[in-house]
Amino acid sequence: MSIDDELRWDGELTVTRHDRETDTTFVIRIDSTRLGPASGGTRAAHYPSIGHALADAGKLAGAMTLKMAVSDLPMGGGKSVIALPAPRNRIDSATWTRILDIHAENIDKLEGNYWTGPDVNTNSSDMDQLSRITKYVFGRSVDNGGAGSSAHATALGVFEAMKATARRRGLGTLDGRTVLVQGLGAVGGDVVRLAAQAGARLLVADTDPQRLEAASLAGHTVVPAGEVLRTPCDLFAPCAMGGIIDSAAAASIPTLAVAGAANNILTDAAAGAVLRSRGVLCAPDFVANAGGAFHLVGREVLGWNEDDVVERTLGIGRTLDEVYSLSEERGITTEAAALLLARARLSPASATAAAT
Ligand code: NAD
Ligand code: PPY
Repeated sequence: MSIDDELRWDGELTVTRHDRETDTTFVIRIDSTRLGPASGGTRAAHYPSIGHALADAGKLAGAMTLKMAVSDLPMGGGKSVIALPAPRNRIDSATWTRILDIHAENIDKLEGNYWTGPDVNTNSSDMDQLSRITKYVFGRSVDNGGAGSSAHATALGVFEAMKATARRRGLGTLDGRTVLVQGLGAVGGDVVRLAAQAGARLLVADTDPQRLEAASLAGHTVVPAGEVLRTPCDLFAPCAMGGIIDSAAAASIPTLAVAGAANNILTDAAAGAVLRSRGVLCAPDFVANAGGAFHLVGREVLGWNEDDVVERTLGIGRTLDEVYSLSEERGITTEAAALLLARARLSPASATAAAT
């Protein structure tokens, strides 16, 4: 993962900056502004190298382009990565404020070509802090005039994706089915609650012992984090980090279906092909997790109310049905089918059609 390789990238723009005082590197990647200003959240994490941070930002920005296109939202795709000098929980609050202020300056210099929002390790109060310096921020707290957290809408959409995927895979409803949720954070915690209400038997995994204890007290079965890919279930819902299923995992994961919130669940197209060859039906993540984008862009750009957000988010099941039908007709992976739908909207021909 050399920096040279990572800078040979097809996206529109890479912005980087280093702050010597906090030993933090800032990356903003704009993948595409074809459908509107680029948008996507700010992720803060400790990366092994700047090359890894660039790679993550590039893949996440690309996923945002596809998410906006397939969801028919008038935005492009981008993402920010803040490569921290240590894990987020070891950064003190004064350092964190300085880091956010520098990130906000960088965003502001892009003059609206990139709009950020919350992602892993950033939340609405961080968006409030960014908004002191730049206006190009979605997901500020409600008290501060923003749309607040997108996690609930994301979870609702993922739940729709789980139901649509189980149905198409011949599992019927989630009632009585075994669902394994990896990651019990803002989205995964809500997914667990919705799936349990629908009658599913929940297996849960997290690296945070407090979250596991709460889930266990709620009656769910805890699976060790390292055993997730070896634990039999009807449906696997990755709601922690991406890159969880590579070709080797795809060849052995004991599940019938995959639908979760994490961005870039599959490491590459080959992993999707292996899943398909085994009859494991996989919901493309940039379709399944679009509820958060409906919430942020819908509320803050398009003037939607909460009911509009819910209505569009519930439509994720129908979009997935379209993806699954196309995948069956063409004999291609579900990821490839979703890419076809997204790229049809991104093609210049679709702009001509829209204008006539
Ligand atoms: P979060 O940080 O609130 O939760 C993530 C959870 O995963 C935490 O509880 C963490 O302890 C756990 N975790 C981390 N590594 C793990 C591992 N190896 N095994 C098991 N658990 C692990 O994040 P979130 O907002 O719930 O988002 C979850 C995922 O969904 C992320 O990949 C995010 O990019 C994606 N996503 C979120 C939104 C949103 O609206 N929040 C929208 C689209 C996509
Ligand atoms: C994501 O959906 O992955 C995000 O990063 C959240 C988001 C969605 C739309 C605009 C900004 C952030």
